[in-house]
Amino acid sequence: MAKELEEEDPIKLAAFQAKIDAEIKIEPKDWMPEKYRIGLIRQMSQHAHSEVIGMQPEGNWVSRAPSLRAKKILMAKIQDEGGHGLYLYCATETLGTSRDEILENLHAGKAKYASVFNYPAPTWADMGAIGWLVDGAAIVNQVSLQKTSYGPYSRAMVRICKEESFHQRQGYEIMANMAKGSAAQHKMAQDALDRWWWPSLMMFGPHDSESAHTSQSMKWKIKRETNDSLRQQFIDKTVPQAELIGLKIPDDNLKLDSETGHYSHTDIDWDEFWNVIKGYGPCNKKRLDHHKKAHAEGQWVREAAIAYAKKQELKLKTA
Ligand code: BYC
Repeated sequence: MAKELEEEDPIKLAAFQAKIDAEIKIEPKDWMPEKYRIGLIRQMSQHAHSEVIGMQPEGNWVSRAPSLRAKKILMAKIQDEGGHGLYLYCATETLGTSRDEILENLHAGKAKYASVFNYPAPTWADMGAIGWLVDGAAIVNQVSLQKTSYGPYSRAMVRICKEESFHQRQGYEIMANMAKGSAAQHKMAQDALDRWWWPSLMMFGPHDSESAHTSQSMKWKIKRETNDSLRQQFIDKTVPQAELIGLKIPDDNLKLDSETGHYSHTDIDWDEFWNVIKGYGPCNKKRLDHHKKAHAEGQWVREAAIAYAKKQELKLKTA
């Protein structure tokens, strides 16, 4: 259990908060409250799991991409997601946890991953919608996380953001091409937008008033913006993108307020959100089972890598 904040040394706690307020990054060996460490492990490991589980819906389409160009781009994108997972797992390990423990928590259902990856991707247009909307939503969130207070997380985010903008464009290109293609292709693109719009908005998490972690995470600058504020930024930038390619966002209540510059919209179906994060979404079981299977099948690779590293170490010692 994480130490209660009242149990932490008040002098150390005040110095820690002063560092945060002065925008000084917290580094692995610096003193930090136990709740900060545990909170970061939770968010960062969940972020890493999202990257890795998020490879599954797209991986399903590599063998059926409509051209060699599309296949190469999709493969590069999926490879990037795997890399993002690795940067984030490494950054999480700097907080004194191990890769094994992080993965055990995922497999035991103790650690979450982004709810959006529990939806199916039945058509090629879904590859467009994932890149455009899911990566688009992820960028809005991750740009703000570049300024998170924990050094290794912040630096991982800077690197990840550079790659995410290519991902978003890859998806938007697919959607734009399908939207201006045949009537059947246009319909397929619209159908994918209809299915991915709401899950993408859910990616930002519950309303601020319902968010368990936002208040403390904002104080410690783990999070730099709230769930609702990031969601609004995403909506405001995505609605005109849909209009530009002739697609309709599936929300009849979308309305631009000329004074605030923000779109008002229908509220999310929060029952659906909580249901998915509790494990009852359309693909939760499939995604987790696949991860467990791949992990078990990779055991020999991990053992071989460790044996090779030990051999190299021995060679260096005896040289
Ligand atoms: N899905 O207090 P709250 C990508 C949970 S992948 C599932 O607001 P917080 C990509 C939350 O964990 C990029 N669970 O939480 C990859 C908490 O439960 P616990 C993914 C969610 O942490 C491949 C509870 O609800 N990006 O780009 O302050 C292909 C209460 O929530 C979700 C990140 O992971 C959700 N959507 O705020 C394509 C960003 N939302 O943990 C693309 C990093 C909430 O107490 N994470 N929950 O059991 C964050 O920024 C924050 O963790 C969140 C939630 C905004 C997601």
